[in-house]
Amino acid sequence: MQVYLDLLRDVIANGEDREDRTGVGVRSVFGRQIRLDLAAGFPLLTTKRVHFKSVVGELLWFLSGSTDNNQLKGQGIRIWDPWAIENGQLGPIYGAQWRSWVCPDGRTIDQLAELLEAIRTRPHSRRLVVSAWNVADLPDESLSPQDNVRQGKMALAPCHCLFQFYVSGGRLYCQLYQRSADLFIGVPFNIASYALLTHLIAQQCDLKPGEFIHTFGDLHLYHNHLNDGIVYEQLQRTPRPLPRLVLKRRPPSLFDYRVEDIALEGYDPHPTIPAPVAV
Ligand code: THF
Repeated sequence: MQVYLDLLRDVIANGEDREDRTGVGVRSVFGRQIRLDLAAGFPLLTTKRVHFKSVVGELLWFLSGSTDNNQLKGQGIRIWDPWAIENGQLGPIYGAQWRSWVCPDGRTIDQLAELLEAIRTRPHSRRLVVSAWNVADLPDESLSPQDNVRQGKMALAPCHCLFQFYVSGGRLYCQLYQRSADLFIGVPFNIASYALLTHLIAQQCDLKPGEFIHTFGDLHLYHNHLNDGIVYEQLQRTPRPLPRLVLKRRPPSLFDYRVEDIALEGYDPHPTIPAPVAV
């Protein structure tokens, strides 16, 4: 995960300081890419502890098609709290777009079910793509997340908005396009989440995990994370060996995984670094 520390240095050295939607302010660069070989270990950051249980809970929640924050809160996961309305709804975010994209005629499309079918039957297809970027459901940038949800829109425009798979030599490759990336808080979560998704889909399709390629649009460090000194603290830490992911069971489908099926071995990170999230 040296590549992660290199990204931190890149944004610090080359970023432009500017205002953003949240009002916190960021240092930002545009257009970067990292490649992580999933055979080299599970890419969970070791230079600070990342709460893997939240990563697993959030991904299984997306896969279930839910956009109800109460289901996450019930598992003690509070990462979506700032964007939800009183009853827990978040509007048609990831779970809705992945599992039930609504067509003009009212039909819904399960992009993930279709993806698995395509990987199994047409592994060389160039359309192994899932998109959360449903233009009709995007929020109005001048309204609060909550006001957008009340109007039937997404609480937040998808940050990790499109991903594509590729099959070669019995391995499953995944590339994500992330239009907006909070490098200190979000990116370690996002890397772990898509690496896990690639492992799960590979297991379901009798493939080995290949590489995860992470492509960034606006890649930024929030000014409060820079001013707190926590970014520099992390840069002083030496990366440790990566953990290994263990899938304890092969459920009948991608939609039947449970938290207990997914475990990490050998995760020995530096201590956690608490940081506020910009809303
Ligand atoms: N908005 C911003 N500003 N940053 C993000 O990373 C982000 N997301 C999702 C949507 N909007 C975002 C929300 N995901 C945490 C982690 C992921 C989040 C939001 C918050 C967080 O606070 N992480 C803490 C610990 C959390 C825990 O204990 O579970 C951390 O220190 O990493 C990214 O897609």
